[in-house]
Amino acid sequence: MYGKSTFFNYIVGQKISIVEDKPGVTRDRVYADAEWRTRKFTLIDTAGIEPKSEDEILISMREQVQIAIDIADVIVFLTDIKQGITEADKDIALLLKKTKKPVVLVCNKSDNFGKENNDIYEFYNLGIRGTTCCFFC
Ligand SMILES: Nc1nc2c(ncn2[C@@H]2O[C@H](COP(=O)(O)OP(=O)(O)OP(=O)(O)O)[C@@H](O)[C@H]2O)c(=O)[nH]1
Ligand SMILES: [Mg+2]
Repeated sequence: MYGKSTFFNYIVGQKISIVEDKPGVTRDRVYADAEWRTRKFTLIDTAGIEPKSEDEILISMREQVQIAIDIADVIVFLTDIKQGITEADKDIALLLKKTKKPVVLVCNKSDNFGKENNDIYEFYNLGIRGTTCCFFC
């Protein structure tokens, strides 16, 4: 629950995807046409992934995400500065780099910056070139 659906709804300009303060809310892919600075594109909201989990539901969520990865031209990888880099983030960064597609790393919830002991610069260690900070609360 890094704020993927919140980001999706913000870009699309409508409350299409369900946002809740608990993990595992988005399970399928949610599509919407969007426009940003005169550019039209389709945005896909996905579940979060736990690359190493053997749990059946998490495996099927991962398969849904893989479909989105396969058809995407650009991947937006959301992380959470409140939480810091997780083991899953490191695994996902490796997985996304293997796709050879452009990846934009978003360090989300940056409204928390300075409030706690969060180190935003650690996210550069994920080795994604397009790194940006933002918040969508
Ligand atoms: N402080 C803060 N909270 C945020 C921000 N973006 C989202 N949230 C909150 O984070 C929680 C989870 O947001 P979602 O958009 O549902 O997260 P998600 O990544 O889609 O979660 P899953 O679908 O469960 O994987 C909600 O309570 C949001 O209001 C942000 O930029 N800052
Ligand atoms: Mg979601």
